Amino acid sequence: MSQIHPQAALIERRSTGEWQRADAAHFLHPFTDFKGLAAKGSRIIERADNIYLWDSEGHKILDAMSGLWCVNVGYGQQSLIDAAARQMKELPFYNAFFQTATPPAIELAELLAEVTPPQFQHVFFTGSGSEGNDTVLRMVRRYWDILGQPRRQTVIGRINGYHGSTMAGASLGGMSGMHAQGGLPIPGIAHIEQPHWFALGREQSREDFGLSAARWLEAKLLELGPENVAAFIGEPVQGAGGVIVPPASYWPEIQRICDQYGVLLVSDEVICGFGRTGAWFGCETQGFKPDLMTFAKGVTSGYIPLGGVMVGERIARVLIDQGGEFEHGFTYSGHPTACAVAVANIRLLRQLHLVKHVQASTGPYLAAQFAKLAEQHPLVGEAQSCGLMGALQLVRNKTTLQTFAPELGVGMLCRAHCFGNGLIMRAVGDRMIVAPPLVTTLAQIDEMLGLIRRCLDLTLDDVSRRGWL
Ligand code: PXG
Repeated sequence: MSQIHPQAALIERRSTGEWQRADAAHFLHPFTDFKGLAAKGSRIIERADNIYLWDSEGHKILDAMSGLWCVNVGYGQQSLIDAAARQMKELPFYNAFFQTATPPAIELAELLAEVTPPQFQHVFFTGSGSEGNDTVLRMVRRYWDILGQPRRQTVIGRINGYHGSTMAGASLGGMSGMHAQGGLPIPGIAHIEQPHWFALGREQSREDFGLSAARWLEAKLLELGPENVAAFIGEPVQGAGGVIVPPASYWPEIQRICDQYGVLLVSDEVICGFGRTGAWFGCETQGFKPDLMTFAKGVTSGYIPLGGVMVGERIARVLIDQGGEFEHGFTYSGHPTACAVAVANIRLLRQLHLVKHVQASTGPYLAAQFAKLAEQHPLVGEAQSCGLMGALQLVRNKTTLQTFAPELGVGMLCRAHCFGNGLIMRAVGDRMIVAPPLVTTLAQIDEMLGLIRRCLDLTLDDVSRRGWL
């Protein structure tokens, strides 16, 4: 690239304290206790390369969460940077509303049809995963309307599922904390329990539990009347809910039930998409064939916001051939700069064979190392992973799998040790989560595991010192 234009250097250098004061004075952070954070001060992240971040104090941190489950190709990839700069110069923005289109949006649509499963030939672009799921809700209702079945309105999601933070996204999701604020869920949304063997099914074998969990959908369908149900939505592997990898029996049975009752099947691939699970899409790893797929995050590796919905031919043909105008869209649907970055990102995923790398090398290696931790470490009661997303369940008693009382906040204690030791891991209750960039090497997985072991040991010291064991 040519040199950075002098006027581009708009972000000044300030000390950590100065950043923290300005942050506390003006910036309301997402999912944050504003007062608590203002008192403590944010950690200021200033730069990144590959799988590492540096904060304003110069600390190097291994980012085992890929930003927020999104920086699949790692930081600092020049081809994505160049794609954005080139496109911004050529045409930073134009809309797709009034019978116009831009080359990057068309090229991305074509490329997505190539890398997604064969039933997907069309895409609807949004600016985020939440907007994608709002689009899903409107689209499935519209589909049934056009087909003369307007009573098929209800969409079934899962408790502890995460589908975003807009009214529809938060309603489709099953996060009780979110539902408690703002009168959610909106009407026409129902939930079933999640396929979480460790929490809900330990008296059954995993495979039997997978079938039982899927049949909760059948029971809910019969309770609501299938003629009133538009669709079922789920993440192939729940991410924000704590990397809950369902038993292998789960999704094929969900598929059978959706097929039997004619209900549309929606795969929320916002986290699982673009290689995370060791296939291009999580539905391929988990063995089902969705009618719609929501995506965001990994489509651009998070370098720039972009989301969308892949629309299967069953739905696309109805919308296109019989639907007339679909009265829905966003200013940034098909944003050319975002689409240009996505095209560069998908090309890079292909060029570096990252999906194969996760499937054949780093995914199995992470699973094996996690299994060792589950065997050896006194705090780890269960380890689960799928591709490069994984969870370690912390327990009080390894033999009985008794958990800690949630109010002790053992997961947060562990997370604090991660923060202090140059590792970013996420805590969901007492499940410690990793989802490192797909460029992570085997040696870097060893490095990450070394840090994880150290943080688990420090947490173990804490809980034994406090008499919580
Ligand atoms: N679906 C899924 C499966 C997601 O994980 C969304 C939809 C919403 O995407 P947007 O782009 O609107 O944020 C997500 C987002 C966490 C965490 O703490 C996870 C997400 C977002 C914020 C925090 O794990 N996932």
